[in-house]
Amino acid sequence: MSEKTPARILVLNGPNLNLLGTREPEVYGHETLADVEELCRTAAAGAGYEVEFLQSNHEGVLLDAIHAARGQVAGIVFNPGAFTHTSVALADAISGVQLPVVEVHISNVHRREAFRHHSYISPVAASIIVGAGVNGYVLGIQQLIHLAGK
Ligand code: CA2
Repeated sequence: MSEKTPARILVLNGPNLNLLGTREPEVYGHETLADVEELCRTAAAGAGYEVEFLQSNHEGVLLDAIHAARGQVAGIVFNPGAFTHTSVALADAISGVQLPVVEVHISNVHRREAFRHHSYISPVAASIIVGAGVNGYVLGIQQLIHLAGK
């Protein structure tokens, strides 16, 4: 028996992304996280998808959100923030739930410090979008919807 893919997408944001739009606009742009949420909801709604939007500065909260998403969403658009470069636990959680994850980075991490060039998330991500600004979240949603239709 085949299970129906839920018409719901989780957009997950890691540490310090609540500060978006308040500092470092040359790196992260002028949009706030509320603006990003609105962009995501609009992009998803056009294709009949709802968005669950969460930001946390705590690794455990992000882990719990990934676990809880299993079977509930078509996939996850995930900007893990600095946990990208440190967290084996988040990579393991993604492997464990077997959901497509699109890893998004607002900035082009490969043009920045060397420590930002390695990601623990990329090997377990379905797709990776870097350096597209906050439009990367829209591209991520489009990609997840594309994957869900396969
Ligand atoms: O480019 C991205 O989206 C990052 O995931 C952002 C993380 C950074 O650690 C990654 O290497 C790349 C940092 C998010 C912090 O966001 C701020 C936004 C405004 C002001 C201060 C921090």
